Amino acid sequence: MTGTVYKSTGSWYTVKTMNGKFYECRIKGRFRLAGIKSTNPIAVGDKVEFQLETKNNTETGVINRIEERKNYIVRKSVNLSKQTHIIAANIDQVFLLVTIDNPPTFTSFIDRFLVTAEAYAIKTVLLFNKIDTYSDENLLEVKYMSSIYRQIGYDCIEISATTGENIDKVKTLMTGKVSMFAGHSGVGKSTLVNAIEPSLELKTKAISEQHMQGQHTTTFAEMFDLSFDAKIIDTPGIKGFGVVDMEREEVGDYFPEFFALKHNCKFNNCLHLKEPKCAVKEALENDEVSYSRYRSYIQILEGEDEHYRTDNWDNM
Ligand SMILES: Nc1nc2c(ncn2[C@@H]2O[C@H](COP(=O)(O)OP(=O)(O)OP(=O)(O)O)[C@@H](O)[C@H]2O)c(=O)[nH]1
Ligand SMILES: [Mg+2]
Ligand SMILES: [Zn+2]
Repeated sequence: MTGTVYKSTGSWYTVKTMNGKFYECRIKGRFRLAGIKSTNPIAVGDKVEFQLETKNNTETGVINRIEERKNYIVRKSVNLSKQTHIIAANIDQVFLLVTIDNPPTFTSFIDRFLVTAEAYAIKTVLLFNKIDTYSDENLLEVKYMSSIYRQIGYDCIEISATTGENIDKVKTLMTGKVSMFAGHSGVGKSTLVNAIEPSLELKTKAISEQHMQGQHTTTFAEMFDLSFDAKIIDTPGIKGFGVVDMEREEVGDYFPEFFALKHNCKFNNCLHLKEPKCAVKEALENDEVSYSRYRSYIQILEGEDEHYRTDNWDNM
């Protein structure tokens, strides 16, 4: 039988077949995919082949093959283990939820995420959530950040998952596609899924309650079929986002605004650091490239990690 992985809880995978039936499946023995060393060999969104087994009157499946992935989004853990986790596979687009505060989302996090998405050619839309709660100053910050990201080609939408503002715009973009919601814990990913499809009643929690329990609310990535021809993958909050290893020369190519200027640099292998006649540095001096983007670029190039904080992905 064949199906798509809708949920993975570590050792068990919930697989949905073409005729709409769900099976709990597992992998037998070691199962390695060529190319990627990750802690989870199979991720939500993977298309798999499995065989049914009956034990103690329950039917479960054993996965014996994964179809080649169209794409996947992978994150390197920022703790000492430096393991990689595949967050999801075979997705059409990611919505990265950003909040100015409660919790704050910094541009270094956004940029790391975008570099990874660019490297795997996955379209990302930025959703600035919780606009119903913002002071004028916070709203100015949202406008400023959106202008930076819009200018370099990313769609930015201001939304409120609780008042429903601009949710219709998100739904329009989601139609006919497999989307994933990503972002820090508490930015409102599950609240947004509920706003779009209230019948799902996903668990959500105020950040103050989370802190008391020291736990994030969503603990496993899970895919849902929505009532308007769309699929959504809700994911656990990501704290530090480590960019997977890539060549130093490659990093700049995943900053679209740098890539567009690269052919004007004197050296074709320019790293946009101290080289003479660098078009990126010139643009930076003329305020045509944002300083925060350039700073993120340097941080990634220097292999600096964001501060180490654990999240649910570290337990998988
Ligand atoms: N005022 C306001 N609160 C919101 C909004 N979106 C989410 N929240 C609140 O933010 C808190 C966290 O929301 P969740 O949906 O649980 O956040 P999450 O991103 O799913 O978090 P994890 O599952 O831990 O990754 C909840 O108390 C929500 O009610 C919004 O647009 N406005
Ligand atoms: Mg959640
Ligand atoms: Zn250059």
